[in-house]
Amino acid sequence: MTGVPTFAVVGHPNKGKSSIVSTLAQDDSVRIAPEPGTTTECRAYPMRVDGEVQYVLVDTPGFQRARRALEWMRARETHAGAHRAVVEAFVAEHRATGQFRDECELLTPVLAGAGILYVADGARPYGPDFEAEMEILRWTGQPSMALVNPIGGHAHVAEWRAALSQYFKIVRVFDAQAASFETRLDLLRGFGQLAEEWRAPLDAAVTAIAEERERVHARVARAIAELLAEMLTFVAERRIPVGADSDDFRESLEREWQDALRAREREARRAVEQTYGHRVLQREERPFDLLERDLFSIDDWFLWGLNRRQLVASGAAGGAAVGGVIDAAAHGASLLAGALLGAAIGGAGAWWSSSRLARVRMFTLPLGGQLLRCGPAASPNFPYVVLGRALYHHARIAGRSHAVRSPLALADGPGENWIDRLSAEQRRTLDRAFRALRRDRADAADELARVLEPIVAQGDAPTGAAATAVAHG
Ligand SMILES: Nc1nc2c(ncn2[C@@H]2O[C@H](COP(=O)(O)OP(=O)(O)OP(=O)(O)O)[C@@H](O)[C@H]2O)c(=O)[nH]1
Ligand SMILES: [Mg+2]
Repeated sequence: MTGVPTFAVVGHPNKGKSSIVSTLAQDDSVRIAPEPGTTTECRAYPMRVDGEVQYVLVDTPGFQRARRALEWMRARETHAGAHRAVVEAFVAEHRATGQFRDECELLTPVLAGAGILYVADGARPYGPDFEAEMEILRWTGQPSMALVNPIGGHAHVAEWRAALSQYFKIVRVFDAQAASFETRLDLLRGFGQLAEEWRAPLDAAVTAIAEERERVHARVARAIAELLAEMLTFVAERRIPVGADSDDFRESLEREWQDALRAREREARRAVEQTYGHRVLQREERPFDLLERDLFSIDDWFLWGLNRRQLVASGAAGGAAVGGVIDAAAHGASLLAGALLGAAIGGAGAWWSSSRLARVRMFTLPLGGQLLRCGPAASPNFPYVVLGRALYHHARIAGRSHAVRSPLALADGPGENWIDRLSAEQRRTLDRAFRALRRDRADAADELARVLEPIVAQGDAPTGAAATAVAHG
C-alpha cells in the first residue's frame, strides 16, 4: 500500500462502477453504458493535477459468479489467517484456465494493494447474492469502503446501509451523476480514512484539486473576457466593385458577420468545456435547447438575464437608447411595441431587428473601389447577452459530472437572474469594461477578466441550476 493511493471500484455488473471512476477521475473517456458487462477489463485512471498523479482509480468488470468462486475458496479455507492466501490461490489457478475471468480480473488490482470501493445500487433491493461478493472482498484483507449509488432512486438505501455496514466500516451514499464538486472532495477525504498512509496524500489531493478549480475559474474568466473583446469589436468587410449596388452585398455580409460571431461563441464554449476536462461532450441540437438558441434571436434575449430596468440602466450608462425590445419579448408583446417604447426612451432604435444589430456602412477606398463594412455590434445590451449566455453555459459545464453521457441540454431556463446577483459595484465595473472594450483599449480584456473571476466562481456553486442533470432515456 505504498506509493500513490489506488482504489479499485468493484461490485455487481451495471451498478455504476465506471460512473464513479469517471466522476472521481474527472475523465469522460471511461466507458459507461446501460447494459451490464460494459467493462470487461481493469483499467487504471490516474487523477492528475498539474501533471502530478494524486490518486488512481481502477475500473473493473463486475462479479459474475461470486457464489461459485466463494464455494471454491471455502473448500480450501483452513483458518481465517489464510483467507488472503486462498484468494491469491484462486486467482493464480483460474487465471491460467480462463475460468472466473471477471473475478480474476477484478481481484488482481485489489491483491496488488488497491483499496476497495464496493458499489451497490440503492434503487434495487439487497439480496444474499451480494454477500458472496462482499465476503470474497473481505477475505483479501484490503481497506474498504461501500458506496451506495442511488441510480434510479433511494428506495432501498436504508436496507443496503444495514447490510453493507456488516462488511464495511464506512458506508456512504454517493450519486455518481449528481454529486457536486464539494461532495466529491468530501468523499476523497473519506478515502483518506481507509488507511493511515493514505490520509496525507488524499488531504493533499483535495487541496490540489480545490486550488486547481480556482485556476480553472480564472481561465474561464479570461476566455469569456477575450470572447467579449472580440464580439464587441469584430467587423466583417468586403470589397465591392465600383458602381455596384451595395444592397446586393449587404445581406450576405451581415450573415457572414453573424456567422463569425456564432462560431467565435462556439469556440469559447469548447474552450470552457476543455478547461473542465469535458473532451467528448455531445450536444443536443434541439430547437428548444436554450444553449442552442441563436445568439441573434432578440426575442430570446430576456432569457439571458436582461430585463427592461437593466437594459435601461446599461443603456443609460452606455450613452445609448435601449429599452423596449427585451421588455416586449418578456411580456409577449410585439416587437413593434418594443420598438416604439425604445424610440420613446432614446429616440434611436436602429438595432431592434437582428439584422440591425450592427450597421453596414460603405467606404470609398483611396485607390479605387468600395468597401462594405458590417459591425461592430452596437447594442449596449449585446455584451450582457453574450456574457449571460457564457455564464449560463459555464454553470452547466461546471456542474456536470464526467459520468453523465447524455447530451448537454436544458429543460428549463437559467432561472435566477444572474445580473441581479451582481453587486452594484460589479455592474458598474462590467459596464466600464464593456465600454473600454469597445474603444479597443489595450488592457480592457484584462480588466474584464478580473471582474469576471468572482462572477464565474459564483456560477460554480454546488447548489446552482447546474446541479440538476438532465437525463434523456
Ligand atoms: N441516473 C443515474 N444513472 C446512473 C448513475 N450511475 C450510473 N448510472 C447509469 O447506470 C448504467 C451503468 O453504469 P456504469 O457506470 O456503466 O456501470 P458499471 O457498474 O460500470 O457496469 P459494468 O461495467 O457493465 O459492470 C449507465 O447507463 C449509467 O449511465 C447515477 O448516479 N444516476
Ligand atoms: Mg463498467
